[in-house]
Amino acid sequence: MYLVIGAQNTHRRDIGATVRAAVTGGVSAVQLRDKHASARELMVLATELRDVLAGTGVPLLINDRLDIALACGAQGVHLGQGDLGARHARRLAGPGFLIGQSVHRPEEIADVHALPSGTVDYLGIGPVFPTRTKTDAQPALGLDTLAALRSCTALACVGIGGIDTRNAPSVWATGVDGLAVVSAICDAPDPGAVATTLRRARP
Ligand code: TZP
Ligand code: MG
Repeated sequence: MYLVIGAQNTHRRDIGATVRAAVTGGVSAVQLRDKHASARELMVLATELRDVLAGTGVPLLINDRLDIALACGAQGVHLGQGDLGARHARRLAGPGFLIGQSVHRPEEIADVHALPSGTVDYLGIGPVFPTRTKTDAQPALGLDTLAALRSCTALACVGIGGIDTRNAPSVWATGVDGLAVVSAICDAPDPGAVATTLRRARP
């Protein structure tokens, strides 16, 4: 279970408290994704989340920004198609650092396969369903396309976009290795309980 979170997603609840509750409920990876924060603001948030997650074994990844990820001691970075290429990120970060790559099409998965093995650790695939969280999201892929993309690769795959407790079983059924969510957990009165429900929906 992968929580993606930024300051704009928490509805004035403390971001650290939301992450702590989600981890207690079974979230096993956290991505800081804040499209509005300046580099300095991101660094403050990243440092806070790094401290919240210290000792939990749950890795912190930073969306888009390898520089912030390295500077704050995060465990990884998540790269979109317009971000720094994964090959450069791996060269800068070295081995043992987690690199995620967003993909939406078989050609983008082929691009990842063309890289030296171990360059990318996992693929993020989405939006699976329509989402209001990412304003520039591509059209929803749907479950069949998610399953088809998943079957193109042996890399770990995480579905994202519009996933909630109702549709989570159908997303797990595509064979993905993880579910990534923003609003299902961030909007919930009890983020930990939702994390547990999403995780237990795995067949
Ligand atoms: N990438 C594709 S959809 C999405 C991202 C970052 C947002 C997912 O948010 P939600 O609230 O879980 O639909
Ligand atoms: Mg990006």
